Amino acid sequence: SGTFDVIVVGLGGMGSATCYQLAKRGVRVLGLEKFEIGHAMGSSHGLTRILRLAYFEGSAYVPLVRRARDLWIETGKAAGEPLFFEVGALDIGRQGSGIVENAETACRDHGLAYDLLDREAIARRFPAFRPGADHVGLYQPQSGFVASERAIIAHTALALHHGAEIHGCEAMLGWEATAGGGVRVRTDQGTYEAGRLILSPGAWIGDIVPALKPSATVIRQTLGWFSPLQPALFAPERFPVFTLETEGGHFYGFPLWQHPGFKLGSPHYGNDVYDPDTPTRLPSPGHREQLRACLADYIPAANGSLLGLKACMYTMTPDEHFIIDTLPGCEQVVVASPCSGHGYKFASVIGEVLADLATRGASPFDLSMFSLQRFIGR
Ligand code: PYC
Repeated sequence: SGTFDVIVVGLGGMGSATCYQLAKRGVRVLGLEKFEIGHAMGSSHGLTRILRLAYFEGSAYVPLVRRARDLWIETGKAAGEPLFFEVGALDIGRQGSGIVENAETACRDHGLAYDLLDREAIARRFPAFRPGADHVGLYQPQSGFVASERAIIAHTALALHHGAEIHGCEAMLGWEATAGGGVRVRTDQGTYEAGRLILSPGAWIGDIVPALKPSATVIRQTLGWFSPLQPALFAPERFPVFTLETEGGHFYGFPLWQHPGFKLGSPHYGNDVYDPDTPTRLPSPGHREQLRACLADYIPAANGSLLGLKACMYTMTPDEHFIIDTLPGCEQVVVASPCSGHGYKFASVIGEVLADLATRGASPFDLSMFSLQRFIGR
């Protein structure tokens, strides 16, 4: 039991970054995580996550992703290990689908470097790909990937270093507003009070904020690692992170890094609705074959034996944008989930945004796109 300035519930990508940003400012912060720190039950495991600047989901994300990239670099230095790897990002879309056009709009709006590649240019520059007849691409050189598992450990270590109190394996049972305008949090280990509460529980948001349950759909995704037939083609010096839109779905992948396997993600935004309380994380039925078909058709140089499969979760909102907002009627509580399957890259900056909201009541970023009002009203 104890009293803090801020309690953060859920120490995945966003929560661990928030604890660091708060502790660094001298704020008395308690971070609570129901699993172990760096667990593989949520949405951040499997070594890496893409960081794309040419944001086809909306040009408005670019200032945030730029700041996120700076913070990953800065935090990597503070942690003594790089967390961001600038390998470039290639978005391959089907002609007319809007992916490449929207990525180009983001680049133009924000003065980002980019190269447009036709089918032949994709294959020439990145010979691991065998693009389809209707494929075009956009390459953005300052993009890359974040070491997502290491980053949670690094943020937690830095938070501890700056005086945060971090409790793993401690589940929140409930919270209530106190008469003094703060919060009281009850866990399976004790009761704590704080001036503010930040909720970043990822896929469990619907349990903690029941009004969000209808708007937060948890889906299961599968990550596969395949033994590459030509490993040299997938080295980080010559192979980028990529998203690849095909008739069979929108896949994504990474260069080889800290694993002998080529990592390929199952189609973005499948429809495998999932219960996050399922005790295991077995891959989605059918994803293994979908990953294999994508390799056979578009990345044959990676189509070797299967080395591993992991499942993780996306927590989707109906418009696929994030939620970052104070809770209506309870302004001392900030909700920062879900991130609709494209949030991890922003964890570093969302940590900063949440620390700003908790300490100053405002962020320099325009958060209107992430309002709770979209789903639960004021
Ligand atoms: O945002 O690039 C992304 C991404 C790929 C898979 C999930 N999110």
